[in-house]
Amino acid sequence: MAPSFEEWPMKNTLILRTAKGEKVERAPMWVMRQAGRYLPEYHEEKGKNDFFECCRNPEIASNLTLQPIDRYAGLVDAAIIFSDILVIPQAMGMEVIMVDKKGPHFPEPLQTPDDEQYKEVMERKVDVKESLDYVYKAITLTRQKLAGRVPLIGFCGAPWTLLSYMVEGGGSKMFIQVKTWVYKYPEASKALLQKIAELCVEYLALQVEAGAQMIQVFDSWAGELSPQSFKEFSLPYLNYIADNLPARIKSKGLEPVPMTVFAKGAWYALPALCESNYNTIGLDWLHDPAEAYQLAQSKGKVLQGNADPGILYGSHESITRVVENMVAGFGGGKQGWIANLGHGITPFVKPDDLKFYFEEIHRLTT
Ligand code: 1CP
Repeated sequence: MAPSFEEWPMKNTLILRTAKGEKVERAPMWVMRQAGRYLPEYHEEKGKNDFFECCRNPEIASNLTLQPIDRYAGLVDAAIIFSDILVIPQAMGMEVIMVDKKGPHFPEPLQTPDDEQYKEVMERKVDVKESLDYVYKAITLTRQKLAGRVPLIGFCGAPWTLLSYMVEGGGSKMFIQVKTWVYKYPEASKALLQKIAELCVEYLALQVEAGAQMIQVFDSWAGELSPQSFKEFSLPYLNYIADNLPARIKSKGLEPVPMTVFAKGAWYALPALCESNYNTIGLDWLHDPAEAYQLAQSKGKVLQGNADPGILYGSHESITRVVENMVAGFGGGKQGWIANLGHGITPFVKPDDLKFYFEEIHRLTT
């Protein structure tokens, strides 16, 4: 049985209405990685716990999700569940550890399609319901704790970005392994990309069933691909998710939710993404707001973004200038734009400087 949230009617639906293309009273806002290392309360709650232990503990994960909602009450218009994109590779049987101050590490990344490990990964029947049950529990608990304050966003990593981690073994600068895979073993790569895409559909549908009210697909490494290769190794799998998720959600007797795609670095893909079934397209800071907005409006798409997170290290005057440019470019902020950063907020940003960013968006779009 899907949990019911009728007890807690939504008090703030700004982001949901915006994602549907409606005219709104001001631009909704949130930032990627809003629950994270720049917040002192994050370090306090996380304590000495391992990162993935926090993800697996619904009490801790929901508390971390709520931290920015409490701190920026009245300013932030959505929560995003505290988790990680790498829980899918974990569900596929791969070990992933989070190394403090370094990031994710796979002790045994995939080597070649001839290895046993690839065959095992391809043949294993992955049960995302069972293995990621802790995510759904965290989502349901977070919805209860939010009690209608703001909508909750669920997410997953895009197939191309997850394949990159699974073969690189972690973050990468040159992407040697994943380039070897797609250019040397394109068919084996595509088989795995398709398998990941199918798992993403199931995983996102289960998040919606648990209480996620919007979803976002993070293709953080899209910009490592050329326009030609993006069309071959990323776009079909992003589209597979957007083409199949709504029906999967409906088959559970639920209403489809707004879907966002964020293909970082793939500025050339905006026209193609405007033709996709995603409602909202996340932009990084390589886009000029006015140019992107003109295209998106003509295609009935909503945009999300897109200030360089680095501006939060700068002066308030420069933050204001960037917000003014965004507000003007994104049509004034009352339709077709969800304010965010162009990527996740980075460590060492002062929480009050993010507050100022939010306040400026609020001031300039109201
Ligand atoms: O507040 C939120 O946004 C929710 C939580 C969230 C999300 C949406 C986390 C928590 N991770 C993610 C997604 C995620 N994870 C992405 C896509 C978004 C993006 O591009 O930023 C990626 C690429 C990852 C992988 C990952 N996990 C990295 C990147 C490493 C690299 O390769 O450069 C890192 C550092 C993590 C750890 C992580 N995930 C989340 C947090 C708060 C942290 C930091 C953990 C810590 O040090 O305490």
